[in-house]
Formats: sequence, structure tokens, C-alpha cells
Amino acid sequence: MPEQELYPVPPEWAARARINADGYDLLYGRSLADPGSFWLDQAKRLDWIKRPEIAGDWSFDKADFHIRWFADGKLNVAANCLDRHLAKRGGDTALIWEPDEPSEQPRRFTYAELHQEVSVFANVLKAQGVTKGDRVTIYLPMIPEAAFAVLACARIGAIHSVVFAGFSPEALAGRIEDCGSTIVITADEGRRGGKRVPLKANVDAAAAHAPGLKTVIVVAATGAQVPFDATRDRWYHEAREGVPATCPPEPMGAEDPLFILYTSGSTGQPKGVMHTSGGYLLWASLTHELCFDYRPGDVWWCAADIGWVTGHSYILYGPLANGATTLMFEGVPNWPDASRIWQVVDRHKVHTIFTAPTALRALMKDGDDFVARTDRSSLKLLGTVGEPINPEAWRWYHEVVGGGRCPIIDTWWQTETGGAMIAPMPGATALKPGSATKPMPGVDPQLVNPEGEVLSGATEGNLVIARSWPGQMRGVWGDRERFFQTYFTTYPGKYTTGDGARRDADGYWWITGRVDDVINVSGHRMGTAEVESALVLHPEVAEAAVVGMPHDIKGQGIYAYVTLNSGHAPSEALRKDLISWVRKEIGPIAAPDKLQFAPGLPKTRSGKIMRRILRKIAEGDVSSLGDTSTLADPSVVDDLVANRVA
Ligand code: 6R9
Repeated sequence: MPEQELYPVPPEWAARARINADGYDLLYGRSLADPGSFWLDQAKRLDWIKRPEIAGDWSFDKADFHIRWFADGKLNVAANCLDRHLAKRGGDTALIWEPDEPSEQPRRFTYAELHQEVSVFANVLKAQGVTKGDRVTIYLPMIPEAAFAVLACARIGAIHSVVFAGFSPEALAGRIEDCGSTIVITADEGRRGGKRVPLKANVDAAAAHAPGLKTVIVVAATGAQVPFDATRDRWYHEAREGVPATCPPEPMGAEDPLFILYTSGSTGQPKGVMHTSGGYLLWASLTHELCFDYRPGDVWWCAADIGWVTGHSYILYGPLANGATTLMFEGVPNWPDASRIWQVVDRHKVHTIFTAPTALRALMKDGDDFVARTDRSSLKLLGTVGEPINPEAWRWYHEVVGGGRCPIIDTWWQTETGGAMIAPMPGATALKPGSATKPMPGVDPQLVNPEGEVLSGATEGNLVIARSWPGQMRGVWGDRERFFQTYFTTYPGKYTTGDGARRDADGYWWITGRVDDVINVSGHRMGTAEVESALVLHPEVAEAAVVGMPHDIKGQGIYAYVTLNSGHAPSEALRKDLISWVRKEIGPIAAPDKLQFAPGLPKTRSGKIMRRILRKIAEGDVSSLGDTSTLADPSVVDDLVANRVA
């Protein structure tokens, strides 16, 4: 039983860490017993222009729904990440950039240099007319300018919306339009694993569907020749010429928006998750410190992309607020070969690496030798995020990568939560492979059954959070009602996570995966509804149903069932065409792994697709399809089973 497999806190961690086991109990107890004074105390870790006197002020009830933290405080997030470190650690390395191409030199920026780059970028944005509250879309590869641009927005109070550089022009256009941004920051091209990504060309294509787009700032990242529209496009290197290197940080209310980040849900189009300034920064900074016990001089590496929340909170905001040295990697873990990630660890003497189970499983498959031939003695902690980590991958990470020396910090959280919610602390928490362990201070997780009854003791159920915490999202951009509807109506008075979980007899939490129609592909969220809407846009498609299926490397893969319009026949060519259609509509991460042509879908008499049956068939578990007699046409199931794509 994995629940009995316990890895005690290593003595050196118990001795060194800020928080030990007793410390955790005290901290957690106080956070729930006396939240007001607890959080005002914690707020002292930030530099405030006006220190807040109110902590949480919230209600999850419909009549009085609101969520505010430190609402009377004023601060600037970028100043917290940069300016306040200048006096003591202006000469310390803030950012290390490791290029895609291993033969190229890394770049390093001290806090003083980063401060200057961010100020210049901020002034470039101002010169383009960007002011407080404007939305700025950032569609950049993993280059230092991505960090400069994000922090520049924070500095002038503009709201950034980073769009992952793997998204298609259509997906980008939708995100530009939804938040009404008139400016996009991009690059000529991106590089990943030796391949080029035509970012500028994608923006040009997106512009056709985004009439509001007026300005494109282009970073010359690879030097490629790209089409240029002199009325709309500006090269960043030209725009920054002669621009002053000082830019006073804009005083912001704690509840002023900091960023929007689009994420998939179970219905409709991706929603713009909105985070605000004070509570979010506090949460990113506090959890980075508690989960990873960061100390000056440690080299911290979060191997996520800046386009996901993990990159926001743990490449940039959390570590920089804590004065850390943060590493940003342009490449991929297995290029030129499966040693790359560990070579980067050795090259920069990385202390903590934070990555996703899907990357670990892919590296595991290539064999231990790629790991064994590297040194890795600098590693002290190993982090994981994005999906449940299977115990086998956990043990491999622990033994093969960490040589049994390094605690594994499995952090459960979501775009919506801003930072880690359930996760161990290295000096405090004994580990169980596959469990995210215990809640962070202030986090009040509960398990409820479908009727909403709170379950006690060792049991399994739907994971909800019973009270607000500072890093909680504050809204869906442009749709107040959708925020409340999506997260607070299923179990009234509580935040619904969309995840299922188990609590064991020791009070450890085990996330079992999504209970809604969201699939987790390689640690990236994809709504089945989104993939379905992309498929039905195809002229030959009448109807589509998409489900998740188990996948060795990705965790979950995408299985699509497609019904064609009459007069169209299935073919291999059409199957390929439909898969690349989705790739083009949304991006490569949404491309179905398997696509089955289905003359009919299993529907109830009221017309609801029975996804349970489709999931079973996709999994290959066709012997236990359950009761199909309630279907409008039970015979469709036989056809689905017979033509299953293995
Ligand atoms: C940070 C991030 C959120 C969903 C979440 C859950 C899954 C994330 C996990 C995990 C088990 C972990 N998830 N971390 N499941 N253990 N340590 O990934 O945000 O992209 O919004 O995804 O990812 O299902 O609900 P996001």
C-alpha cells in the first residue's frame, strides 16, 4: 500500500529548515484559528506603500459574494520583486537564462541589471501609450525579454495576459479579443528543442481575427526575416533606443488586477483567470519559501513555461519576491538528448528543480544512464506539479535523480489558486510517494460527496476549499457571473476545485484527478468541450465527443469520437486532416492522440452524450460498460466497441 510507504524528514532538513514538524502544526493551527492577525503578520513579508490593516474580507455566498485581501493596502509588485532587493543584493544574480542550444552561452542578470531592463521595457510600453489597467498580451518564447515584459507590465500597472507560445493564431486571437488588448509583445521566432516556432507569423495570422490589435512589439530573438507592417509593428531593440532606464513603480491597490491567464474549464471557451496584486504576490512568495525553504545563494529552477501559471508564480513572482536566483530554460528536457536537463543542473549548480511528472516519465523511458552520467550533487530538493505523480515516477525521481538524498515536494494547486495549496515542507513533512501531503497555512480543504455533505475521516470525495486564501483568483475576466457559477454553485459556500481526492488515516491528501470534463495532457489542462468545438468547425464533421484516456507518458491522452456529415466517408486521410485541424485551431497540445469515426454516439433519450461509456471504450475496458439500456439507441455501442482505435 503506497499509504504505508513513508519517507521520514531527513535529519539535515529537520535541523536546517525554517519550519519543522511542530512548527508546521503551530503555523497551520494559527492560520485557521486567527486568520486576521495571522495574515496581517504574513503581509509583512512584502514591501507596502501603504501597509494593509484588513486581511481577508470575503463571502462565498451568492447574496454577498466577494473576495478581497488586504484591500486597503497599496504596493507595486515589480518593486517588491526588484527595487527592494537593490540595496542588499543588487549585485546578486536574479535571473540565469539557459539557451535552447547547449553550445551557446547562458546569460545572467543581477538584480540591478534586471531592474534596469524592466524599467526600460516599462518605458517602451508607456511610450506606446500603455497605462494602468490596460491589457497587454505577451506571446513570447522562453527568453529573458519574457521576464522583462511581464515585470514591466506590473511596474506600470498594466495587466498582462501571457499566451503560451505553443498556441495557434486562432487561440491567440481569441485571447487578445476576450481581454480587449490592443498590444501584443512577441518575437520573430521561438526556439525549442532545435526547432523554430514562427511567432511573428502567428501574430500576423491572429491579427486577421483580432481587429482591436493596434501595436505589435517584436523582439529580435533569432534574427529571422519576418514580414513587418510599419504602421503596426515595432522592433523592441529600436523602440528601446534612448529610452530612460528609470521608471517609477505605479502605486497599486492590493486588489488591482495583476494578470489574466487563460485556462480551460469543463464548458465553453477558455476563461481568463484574473489575479490581483497583493494577495497573489504574498501567496507566491510565501509558498515558494515554505515548500522549498529557499535560502540566498541557492539556484532555483522551475522548468515550466512562462505561459502557464507555474511559470508565473515560480519562475518569476515567488522567487523574485524572495530575492532568489531563478533559472529560465529556453529548451526542452530531452534535446539534444535525455541528459540535457541534468546537464543544466550541473552547469548552474541547481539546488532545487521543479518539474512535471510527464517530463519525468518521458526521461525514465530513455533509461537511467542519461541521468547516471551527470553529477547532480548540487541538488537538494526535487519539486513536482501539474498532475498526480505515479509512485513509480516518484521513486525514480527520488532514487535515480536525487540519489535518495532529496525530499520530493509534490505541490497540488491550480491556475485558480495562484500557488501551492497542498504540499510538503522539506523540514516538516514525512513523504508518501504520490501524495501531495498536507495543506498550506490558511488552506482548509474538505471532501464532499455529490450531495455536498462534508465527509470526515479517511475517505474519498470531491475536493473543495472551505475558505478563501490570499492567492485565490478574483474573477473570470469580463464575466463576473461565470466566476460564481463555475466555482461556487456546485457546493454552495465552498470553492469547487474540480478535482477528486482521498484523505488517508494520517490526514495525508491524495489527488485522484479531475472529476469534471477537463483532461490533463502532459500537465496541461484541456477542456473536452474546446476540442469538440474545434472538431465540429470542420466542414465534414457533424458531431464530436472527446474524452481522456490513460497515456504512459502524457498521463492522459485525448481520444476523439467523430460523426461525419452525411455524404462524407471515413478515411485515413480525413483522420489525419482532422487531427491537424485541431492542432491548427488550438495548438499541438490539443491534437487528439486517437480519433475514431463513429456513425452514432451513445446518447440518453434526452440527448445527453454518455461520456462514461466513451471513456470506458477509450480505455479499452469494454467488458464493463454498465447499463446501456437507457440509451436512445443501444446498438451504437456495438459499433463503437468494434471500431475502437487501439
Ligand atoms: C499548477 C497547475 C490544475 C490541475 C489540478 C489538478 C492537476 C496540478 C497536481 C495536480 C495532482 C499535483 N494538478 N498539480 N494533480 N497532483 N501535484 O498545474 O495548474 O494548469 O491550472 O492545472 O492540475 O487536476 O486541478 P493548472
